[in-house]
This record gives sequence, C-alpha cells and structure tokens, in this order.
Amino acid sequence: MTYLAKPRLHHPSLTENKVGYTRRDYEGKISTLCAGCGHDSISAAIIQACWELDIEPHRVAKLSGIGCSSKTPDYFLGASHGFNTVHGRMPSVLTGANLANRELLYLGVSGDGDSASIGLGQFAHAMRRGVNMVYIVENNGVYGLTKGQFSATADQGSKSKKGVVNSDNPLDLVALALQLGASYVARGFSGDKAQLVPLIKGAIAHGGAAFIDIVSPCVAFNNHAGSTKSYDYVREHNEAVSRIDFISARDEITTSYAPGEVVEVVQHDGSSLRFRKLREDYDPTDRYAALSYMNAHQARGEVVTGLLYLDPLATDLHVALNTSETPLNRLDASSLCPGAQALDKVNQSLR
Ligand SMILES: Cc1ncc(C[n+]2csc(CCOP(=O)(O)OP(=O)(O)O)c2C)c(N)n1
Ligand code: SF4
Ligand SMILES: [Mg+2]
Repeated sequence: MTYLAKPRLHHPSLTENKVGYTRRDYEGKISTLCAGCGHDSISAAIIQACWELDIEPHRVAKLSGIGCSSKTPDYFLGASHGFNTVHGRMPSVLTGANLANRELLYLGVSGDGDSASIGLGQFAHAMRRGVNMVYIVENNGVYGLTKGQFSATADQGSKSKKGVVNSDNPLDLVALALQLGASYVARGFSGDKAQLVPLIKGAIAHGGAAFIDIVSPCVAFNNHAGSTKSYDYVREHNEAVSRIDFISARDEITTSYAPGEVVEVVQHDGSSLRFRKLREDYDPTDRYAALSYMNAHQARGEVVTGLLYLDPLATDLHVALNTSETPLNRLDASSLCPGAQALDKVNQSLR
C-alpha cells in the first residue's frame, strides 16, 4: 500500500508551464494518508506553487524526518531529489546538503513532533544559522503516525480524542523562528489553499531561512471538539493579518491597486510580495512587533495566519561562511585539498 505509483499517462491537452511541464509532472506517488488529512492539502499546495513558479523538478531537494507529515515528500515532486532522514534530524542533513550544493532549492518537510520534540535543537540551529531553505512544519498538535499522543505544540487545556486535558504549556514554533532569526516567517492553514500557495511561493523565492508553520488537522486523532487544531476550531478562530499576492520577477503586472491598498516588498531575486492588509495595525517588517501581536492574539485563542515577518534583504549561511560560488560538490580535488603548503599558510596566519 505504501508505494502506489500513479499511472504515467498524461492527457495531451494538459497545460504546460514555461519550462514545459504539466501540473502532473510535479505530483508523486498516491498518498496513503487518511482521507481528509490536512497534510495532503499541503502537498497539493506545494505542487501548485512549484508548477506556477516554473521550477524544474530536478532542481529541488526534498528532505524530511519521520511522521505522517514526513512521509508526504513521497506524494509530490516525484522527479526531485529526496531524503527521508531520521526522526528530528532533517535540519542537519538539509544544512549539509545545502553547503555541498548551493544550487538546489531545499524544501524541508517536518511535523510538530519531528521539529518541536525530538528535533527541537536541530530546528533551532538551522533557523539561527540562516540556512537558505523552505522549512515547513505540518502542525496537527499530535504524533499522528504513533496514534495521537499530544505533541509539544498542543495547546494547554486542549482535549485529546478520549477527553484527556493537556496540562503542559505549548511550544510555538513561529515565535521561536522569529526569536531565532528566521527571515521569512508565516503561518498557514491546510484548509486555506488561496492563502497557502502564495506563502509557499514567497518562501521559495526568499534568499534565507524561510519557515512556514501550517496548521494541518489530523482527522484520525485531533479533529474533535476541544481540540484547537481541528478544522472547525481553526476556521472559527482564524485571524489572517494579510492576504498576499506573489509576483515573480518575470511576471507581467496586470493588476492595479488603489494607493494605500497594498504594501509591496521586493525580495533580492526581484520577485515581490504585495500585502493587502487585513489588520491595519500589522507591520510584517517588524520582527518584535510581529511577536507581540501574535502573543496578544493567541492569548485570546485566535490562530494568527499570514506572512508574519519578512526581511527582504536577508542573506544566508553561504554569505556568512564566505563559501565558494561554485558548489563544493563540483570543485575538483586540487581545489578541495590544496596541499601542505596552503595548510601551512593558514596555520601561519593563525599564530
Ligand atoms: C528516534 C525515534 N523516536 C521515536 C520514534 C517514533 N515516532 C515515529 S513518528 C513520531 C511522531 C511523529 O509526529 P509528527 O512529527 O507530529 O508527525 P505526524 O505524524 O503528526 O504528521 C514518533 C514519536 C521514531 N520513529 N524514532
Ligand atoms: S493519522 Fe492523522 S496525521 Fe496521520 S495520516 Fe491520518 S489524519 Fe493524517
Ligand atoms: Mg504531528
């Protein structure tokens, strides 16, 4: 059941994007997740974002840990590079791969158990180092794969399916990502594809550590009354700060806006994000204001979604380490190991 391949037949009339691929070319195997699982909607949003951005599938590396969420890279971008790592260890494997080959687009897919429990240290260091990646947490508040134990992101006072009340304080990965220096921080909802697709596109175009926490209900273990990660709860308490339109550097601008209706932020690659403010008092370029806005609204039980923070001029780990422009995996042996004389010179400079 786990490895059902999809038929490769494509209808001849399917629309191709600018690099000659149809949307089906961005799909993967048939999902074996529960029908209605939020994670499948996130896979669909990733497929749509990559197709619309004209990304060649072989330019993407998908990495994940362990969990239902971490299984999903098998269900999208079947022609991309993939690495299903150990539970909670995706960030360090992604960091290593990124350092070896800076030319791929790195997509880390994880769960709240994978990133907020066993992988919390790894999550923190990837964020603070500014690894150029899109890091997605498919957050359902439970360990879905191991049958529904509360995870570290479950809200205090929320109830399990069997009525047990969670007494622990929750850990908020968005707040942590903001504190740790991530330069693109968003929260989405798997049930709101119109919001999710531009959030993912903006993260792909971003040139630093991009983090998206996506509330993704687990229909098997955490979609009942009393859960704060259920479809009903999130729909009723969703407090979207903005609607964003993503415009790639090549797109022709066809829509016009009345002055003051949108705020436009241009990223380093020439793409731009246009924010239609839904909350007048929200400033997505102020990290600390974002944190206090979120804390205040979450204390009232609201789920704050949208692009919460963006540093359009962010740089990444390669800039910090001054690595070579040529990916390390393409340097020849003499460049990688320049010999004893070069080593002596380095040692001399440190004396
Ligand atoms: C080292 C290790 N410890 C524990 C497990 C058992 N385990 C597998 S998945 C999982 C939690 C997954 O939860 P989450 O990341 O939230 O993913 P979900 O299934 O909810 O999408 C655990 C504890 C494991 N596979 N490896
Ligand atoms: S157990 Fe939950 S998280 Fe796992 S596939 Fe089913 S609904 Fe999704
Ligand atoms: Mg989970």
